[in-house]
Amino acid sequence: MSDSKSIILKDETYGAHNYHPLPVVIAEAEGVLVKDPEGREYLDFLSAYSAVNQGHRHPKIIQALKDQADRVTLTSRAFHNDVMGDFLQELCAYTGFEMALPMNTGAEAVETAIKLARRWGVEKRGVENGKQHIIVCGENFHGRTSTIVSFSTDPDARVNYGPYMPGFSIIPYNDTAALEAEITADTVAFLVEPIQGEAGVFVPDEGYLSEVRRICTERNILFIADEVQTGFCRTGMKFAVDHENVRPDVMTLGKALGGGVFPVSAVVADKDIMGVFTPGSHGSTFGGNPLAAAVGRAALAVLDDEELAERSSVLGGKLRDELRKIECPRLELVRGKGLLNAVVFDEEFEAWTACLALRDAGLLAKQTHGNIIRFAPPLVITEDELDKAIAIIKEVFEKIPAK
Ligand code: IF1
Repeated sequence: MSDSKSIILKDETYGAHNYHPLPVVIAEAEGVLVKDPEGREYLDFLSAYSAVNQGHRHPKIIQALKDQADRVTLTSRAFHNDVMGDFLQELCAYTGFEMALPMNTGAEAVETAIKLARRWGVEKRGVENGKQHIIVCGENFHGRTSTIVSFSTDPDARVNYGPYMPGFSIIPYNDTAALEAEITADTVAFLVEPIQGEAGVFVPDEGYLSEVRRICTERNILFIADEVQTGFCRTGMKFAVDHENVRPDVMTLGKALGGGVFPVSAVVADKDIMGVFTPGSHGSTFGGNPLAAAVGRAALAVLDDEELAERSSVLGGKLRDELRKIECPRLELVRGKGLLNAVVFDEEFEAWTACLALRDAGLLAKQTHGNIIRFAPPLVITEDELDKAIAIIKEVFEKIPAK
């Protein structure tokens, strides 16, 4: 087995430099704990950007993967398989929607939702094809395909990737007056994260989602909630929209739907909307494959069996309370919902250095934008592990000198 240094060198030599990872190598993982090749242990406070809500290598999910691997793994959708139907039935029951379209990555789910809204606009609302208009928010993150980065406001994510996909306009997040003003006769949907993850865990005002729901109903445009990162108990309820008891028209799902072991994503909606997809109108080689379906079923079961929404809510509240007690002159704000949290330092602060210090103290986290660090551990974290993490963060942050 190689050592961390040689592994990092190999990654840098042969891998495209589309990431700048923290200099740490993970060789083993279980639950909240990860281990590097030298045997050093760390608490994982990123959870692969909320794709590991059930903890690393959850035994039930791994067993489902192994059992299915011994039966059949890939059939394509040219034929039926004996797992997808059960998975989609359980996903519909879990989300409260009538139908689901299985894909693989979050970006594919978002692309599916965009195509769904565009086609619905023409066939159900009479919008002229080519005029369909979708509204999104500034500071959004919905994936990295050419269409999705066309409406990104992050220069790094979109520079020199033109020509950009038309048909989108950008309004400020958390501003329903801007939404109302932006809607035209050709608007078919509003695509929004119920909590903006990459923007630094930006939680909108209480009532924002309810007002979005009212406006979209009144103007007959699809309310698409992107729950790829906030879904599956991450924010203390099944979905972030549940905090306001709001039901979108479409939800995009991913990350933790794959239980941290396999790419599984989906779009859910009711029949009158999902019905615009007809045979041959959309698809994917791996979408709905038996391995993904078996893992997806186990991933959903663990959420309920282990009451992860409740854990996320209670432990997330404790984490924020404790973070707010830390004496650190550069730390300005602690925000989040459930176990999706972020600490915001002053603008000039280099969060990267703090992440290096956290790593050396045994906790892995990553900054989003220069001065914000996201803290999002697996939802299976125990109170003891949380207390240990809080002690590490306190010890590191209290050493940060004033400006
Ligand atoms: C990276 C963060 C970024 C997402 C929402 C769709 C997708 C994502 C709300 C696409 C993916 C990941 C992508 C990953 C880092 C992470 C991320 F917000 F979670 F922190 F980038 F902004 N909708 N988010 O958050 O899902 O295609 O990746 O499965 O690209 O670096 P995907």
